[in-house]
Amino acid sequence: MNHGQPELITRHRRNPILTAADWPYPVHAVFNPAATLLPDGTTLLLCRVEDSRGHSHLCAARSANGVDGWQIDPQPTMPADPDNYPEELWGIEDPRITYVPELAQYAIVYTAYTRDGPGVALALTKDFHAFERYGLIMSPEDKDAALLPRRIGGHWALIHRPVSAPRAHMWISYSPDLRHWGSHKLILEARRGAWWDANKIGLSPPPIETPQGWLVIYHGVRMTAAGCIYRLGLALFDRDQPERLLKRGDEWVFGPEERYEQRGDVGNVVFPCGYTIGEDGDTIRLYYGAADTTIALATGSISAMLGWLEEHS
Ligand code: BMA
Repeated sequence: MNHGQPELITRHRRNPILTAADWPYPVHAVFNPAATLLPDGTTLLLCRVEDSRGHSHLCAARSANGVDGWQIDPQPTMPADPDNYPEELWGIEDPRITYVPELAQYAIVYTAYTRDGPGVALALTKDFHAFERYGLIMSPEDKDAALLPRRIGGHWALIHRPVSAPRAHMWISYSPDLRHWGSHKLILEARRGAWWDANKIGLSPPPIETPQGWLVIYHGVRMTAAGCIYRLGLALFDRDQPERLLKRGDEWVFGPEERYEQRGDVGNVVFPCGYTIGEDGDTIRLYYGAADTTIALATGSISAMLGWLEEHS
């Protein structure tokens, strides 16, 4: 448990809320979904779906209440397209959705599994039926990326996680046109040694804009003799200069505890790529992959997370 402190993030009692058995076509596993609320209040999850070759594509699931009654597209919503986009050779994974008011479109930033490892790709959509691909925007090895919903000082901003083996930190890059990226800056470093977030970290869902700054939920990968443990921590970045770290929690706030999180294709993984925010502007529903096998839901409060950071950084 979380060191006897009040729980910041609470699991839904009906977890896992989506599994491969729910899919209308044969799939091996469903996990790491992006999430957004459509204008009519429908929750849309863009799920990573792994087939029995081990390749992933994206498939939309829609629900009126965000918990059950999911309508799943009868075919892959966004299949990999390696004929036109060779970087998608081994599939597409781990999407993050950002609604961009200036474009009146959703930006989907996802991992393209290239022959040289994972890179970051971008597509825009108005409706989750047609997708305009921008191709690879960060070369391999890079992943765990999301676009900020608005320009910062006139430029688009992307948080991402390039690998400089054996360590991997979070960076931000800027672009005038979503195609050409530069002004790369390190924003959050993986710690060293025994820390839960030593050596390898990455953005989880897209940053959450609050009056206090950008609230970032990130994952830390603890490497142990028995394998890796993926847990979540919190950080806060300046609203106008998102490369400026304001606060970082020392302890993780969520980690694998339930059987569906500890056991699966890759045990001991909780991996959210999306959330929705309730009408109160404070309740956050985190949708996460559990053990690279199923999709689960947990709920929290943005103000409680900010309060926790105030006390724990
Ligand atoms: C990471 C991610 C996820 C996955 C996790 C655990 O590298 O990119 O795709 O959930 O590994 O296997």
